Amino acid sequence: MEAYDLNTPIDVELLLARHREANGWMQLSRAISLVENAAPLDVVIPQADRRVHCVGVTGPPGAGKSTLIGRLIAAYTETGARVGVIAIDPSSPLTGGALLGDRLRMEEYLNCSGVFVRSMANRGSRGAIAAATHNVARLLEASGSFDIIVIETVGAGQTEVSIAALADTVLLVTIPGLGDAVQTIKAGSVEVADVVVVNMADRPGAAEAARHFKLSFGRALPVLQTVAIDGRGVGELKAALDQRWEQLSCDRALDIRRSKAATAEAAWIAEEWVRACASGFDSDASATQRERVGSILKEAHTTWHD
Ligand SMILES: Nc1nc2c(ncn2[C@@H]2O[C@H](COP(=O)(O)OP(=O)(O)OP(=O)(O)O)[C@@H](O)[C@H]2O)c(=O)[nH]1
Ligand SMILES: [Mg+2]
Repeated sequence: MEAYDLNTPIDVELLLARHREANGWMQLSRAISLVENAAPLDVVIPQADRRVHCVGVTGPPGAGKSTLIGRLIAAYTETGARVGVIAIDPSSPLTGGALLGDRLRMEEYLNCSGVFVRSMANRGSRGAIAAATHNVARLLEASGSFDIIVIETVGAGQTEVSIAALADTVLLVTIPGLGDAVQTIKAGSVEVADVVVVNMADRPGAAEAARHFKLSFGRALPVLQTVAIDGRGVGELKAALDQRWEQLSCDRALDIRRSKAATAEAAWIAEEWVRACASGFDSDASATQRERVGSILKEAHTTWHD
């Protein structure tokens, strides 16, 4: 196996060309590793010939996200669609239990052609995770090997905010008995949701939870019920996702969404940069706040290389 030098710029076009020539996922996997480990802002992913729906799946731990993604993989591959999945590991070490769990549940689909599942460690700052995941998602799109891309992430803390910047559609997976929808609204995932699923609808309270969600939104939002373990409601979910993609694909809706998302991501990176500059800053006790802000911004600007 040839060695790559991470200090030399990555030729993504070349990596993708190798992937297209090769039969199977190995070259794509290697390309992802390189992109994932490189400084995210130094990586330039070529424009895809055809844009692919990128669905971000978020929700509380154990809500059934992986099981549901497994069902969606089956539903999409049945129609001949090729599916790429990125699972963002919530617990950092790559061999973590959560990840292994994800792998096992998705395992049965891994051998079919047209399905590619890849996990990424959730390390670094929010901006860094978002930027690296963004690059990998765009790489999958540019590879031309997929018709849909799914990113699974646990909606805890900051990650679920990032998912809105990564995905064209945010699918919020929740379950009955979480108290009520307010809990999830407080958790912050609801503002970014484009489609909501109340999974584990085989448990009591699913219809009520779905009603709560419908009422809680000030906007029209599909709220569906699924039972991921037996596949109930998955056909409807697929239809809702496809309808959403159709809507995004007409006019400039997708361009606008992606451009806003990229701007949000850039803002986090800029914020992190400014914070890093500020942490090494030693200002005069008599300085005014205006002077401090000005100095920090000046420092951030002079140390930033375009
Ligand atoms: N009763 C019931 N159990 C389900 C359903 N969907 C998933 N489960 C079970 O719930 C457990 C958690 O499912 P996962 O798919 O791993 O959930 P997850 O959201 O991916 O979990 P994390 O990735 O750890 O956050 C598993 O034991 C599933 O078999 C459902 O619709 N009904
Ligand atoms: Mg999971």
